Amino acid sequence: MSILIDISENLQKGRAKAVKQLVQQAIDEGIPAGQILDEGLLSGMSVIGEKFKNNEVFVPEVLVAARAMNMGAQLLKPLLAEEGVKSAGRVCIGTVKGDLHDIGKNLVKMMMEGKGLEVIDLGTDVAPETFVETAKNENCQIICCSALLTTTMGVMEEVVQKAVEAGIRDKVKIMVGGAPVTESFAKKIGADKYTPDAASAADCAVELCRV
Ligand code: B1M
Repeated sequence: MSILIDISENLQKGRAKAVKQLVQQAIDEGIPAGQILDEGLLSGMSVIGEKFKNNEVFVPEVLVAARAMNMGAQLLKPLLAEEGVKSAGRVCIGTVKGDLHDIGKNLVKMMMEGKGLEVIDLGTDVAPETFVETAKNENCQIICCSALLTTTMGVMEEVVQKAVEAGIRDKVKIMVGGAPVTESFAKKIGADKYTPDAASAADCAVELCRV
């Protein structure tokens, strides 16, 4: 349907106003909200995600595309609830205690929302207990930790330990990332997955929620 292609293309160009208008038009034309989400918004965001992974677009383009997606998604939210469209999964995300860097974490969040995941954003300077309590109380399938400082990445190990102590380690996956974090560090602390960028984090989270 051409209007869905228009939504996707305008989203990729970060044209938030146009996306909002087109989403409203699609709703008025009677296109189901789930289809507008999948074939318009999410399809556009997934193109941006791939281009970001391949260094064809950069942080500013992703931010404006995500803003456009949010504008359209706001119109769809009540309709999706009515249609009973299920989210792809539920995760919580935050930058670990002592760390105030949130640009990367926000990108990961946006990419995850772009894949249809429900994301609880705990913000920055998040204590290990807060990640674990949130996962427990909100039934999150994944805890996502971001760290940008070599002095704070160790907090991720505490998150893993607290999840074990709380008895939820077998129910929740733990994903880690951020500039100083590596695959071998993730393995060493007992996390489930390390991903180097926001787009692969979102792909990985969707996969983990599927199993
Ligand atoms: Co700070 N800072 N900073 N800083 N800062 C760095 C990280 C640093 C490398 C700069 C440097 O010295 N060259 C250095 C860390 C050195 C180290 O630990 N080895 C540093 C330092 C030292 C500090 C302070 C200590 C400085 C001081 O006060 N003396 C201080 C610490 C404050 C604190 O956190 N307690 C500090 C403060 C700040 C600002 C507040 C000024 C600001 C943050 C603003 C904000 O975030 N709202 C800031 C910034 C902007 C940076 C740099 C310049 C940029 C970071 C960034 O946003 N990158 C950074 C230097 C640099 O990287 N060039 C630096 C862009 C972002 C998109 O990338 O966050 O890596 P990134 O996210 C990527 C991936 O890593 C991945 O996906 C994202 C996109 O694909 N990813 C994940 C991130 N989280 C993930 C989670 C996942 C998966 C992937 O799964 C869950």
